Amino acid sequence: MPEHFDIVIIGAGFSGLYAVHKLGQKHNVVCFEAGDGVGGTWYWNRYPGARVDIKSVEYSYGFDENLQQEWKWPEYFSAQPDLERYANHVADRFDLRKDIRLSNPVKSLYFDKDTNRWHIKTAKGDHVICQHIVAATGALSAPNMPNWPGREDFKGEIFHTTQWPEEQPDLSDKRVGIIGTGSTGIQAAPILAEQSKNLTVFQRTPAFSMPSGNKPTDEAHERDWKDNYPQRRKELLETYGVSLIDYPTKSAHDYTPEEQVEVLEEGWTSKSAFQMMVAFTDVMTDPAANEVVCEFVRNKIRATVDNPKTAELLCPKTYPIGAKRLCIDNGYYEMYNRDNVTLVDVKSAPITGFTETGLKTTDSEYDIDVLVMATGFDAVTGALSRIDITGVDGMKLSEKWQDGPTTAFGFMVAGFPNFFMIHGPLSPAAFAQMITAGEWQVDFVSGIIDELKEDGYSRIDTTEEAEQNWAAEVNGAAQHTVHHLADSWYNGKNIEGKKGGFVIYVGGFPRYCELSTAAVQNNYEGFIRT
Ligand code: N01
Repeated sequence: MPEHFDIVIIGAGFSGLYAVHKLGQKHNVVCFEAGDGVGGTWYWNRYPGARVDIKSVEYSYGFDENLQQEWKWPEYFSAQPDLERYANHVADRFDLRKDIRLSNPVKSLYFDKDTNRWHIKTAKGDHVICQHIVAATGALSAPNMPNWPGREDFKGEIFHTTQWPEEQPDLSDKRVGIIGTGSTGIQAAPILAEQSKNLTVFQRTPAFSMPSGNKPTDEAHERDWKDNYPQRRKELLETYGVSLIDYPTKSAHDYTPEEQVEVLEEGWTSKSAFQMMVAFTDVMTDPAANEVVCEFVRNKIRATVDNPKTAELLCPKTYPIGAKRLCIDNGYYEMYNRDNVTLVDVKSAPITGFTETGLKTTDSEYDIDVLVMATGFDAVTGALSRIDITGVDGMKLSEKWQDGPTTAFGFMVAGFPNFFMIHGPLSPAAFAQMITAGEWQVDFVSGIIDELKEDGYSRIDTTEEAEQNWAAEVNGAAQHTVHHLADSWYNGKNIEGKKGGFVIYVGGFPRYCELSTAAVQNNYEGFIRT
């Protein structure tokens, strides 16, 4: 017999946990989670060096003043174990576990339009009927595993960074290879280099990375935040990326070349991955201003890496800085001065497959005992497209989105009533600090669900016209930026054959809140309540 709930929440990551807390206060909720623990991103990503690149005082919950006063972050930028510990603490402290079913991924969702109810089936065979779905499935949760031939012949071990063993493997006598030089690869590589016999880094596209400047939390930093938390949380939501970095007032062209370098030197040690993108007002909109920042970072790489050929290979030259996600590192470029590290360019000679003893490229073979796949994610739409979702009149979400996702304000899809996404496609997602932005979105959806009931309705849907209007806003915001000049998970071009354009709203979180709130307040403009 199916069980009945008001709301099913998918995913017990940071947004899902907060959704369980918030919605569970008024409704009968259940949360299904694929992992055997809570924390989402910070449960799965336990590779060596996994660490957040936003200050933890910001990248944490603000919904409970006692929690933020009592919790102590040991470092400025928390490592994965501390973030996972925090997620577990929150689950216990707010008694959330009773509503969470672990190791139980959702397999299918089906909307019955006669009863206005969703039917959910899970891997463990649960069948639940509910009125609303809140999908907190994560923008970066579906791993990308390139499908090279010969994998079954390879005698070594392969770990995707999201599937790293809980007990760290002993790599001391191992030849380790790592594929991928995005945020993950750049964090993992320096530690793997220290732990292994030797490390081969397979690089397709070099990334721009800046030093994290991580350090133990000092009393003054903690006190400053704890004394001002309510005000700071409010200020966070008023900034473009929900992060209190220094936003510029001047264009790159307002400075002499010497002054530009001074400004950039300050940004380089600012301890925020985003600071270089906002060093000047026009970094993300004017290619000439952007190039000033690119060359500054390239010169940092050249000054750090001893071997000039390696340094040049590490210098990104084919896309603007910030067009792909900026990385933050702890000794990444310095690592290339070690004797046991080799950089291999797989852009000019791509990987073609596995051998029994390692990998082959179009011009060579490499012996490897342990291969680390830091190859990223089928981002933003990947997690939902791996669930069989059927809306009204048998419409499949995967079919509707086959040429790219369509949403209204990133949180609803026409034809899928009472289905709400947190950090969904075409929302600011990773362009905003995701814990605080996620809390805002959960509160927003919670308000919509409450009003639906108060106003005597049982179903809310959006329209294709609202989706088109939102697409115009999303594309309008993106077209003024340099983002389209790079292939990345922002536009799905990191996955072979994936269609669709830019899947993130880059108009800034305040504008996102303003527009979505205005639609709701304007008698649910773009939505149909019945
Ligand atoms: O994934 P990525 P990620 N052959 O897609 C390469 C967040 N994050 O896991 O650039 C060879 O950035 C691919 O090459 P290319 C953050 O938002 C945050 O590193 O596509 N190479 C690229 O180098 C981040 O942006 C933190 O040419 C292949 C790499 O694999 C997001 O997660 C830490 C390949 C993938 O890079 C994703 O980061 C970690 C192939 N067939 C992650 N396929 C922090 O908070 C892929 N690659 C610090």
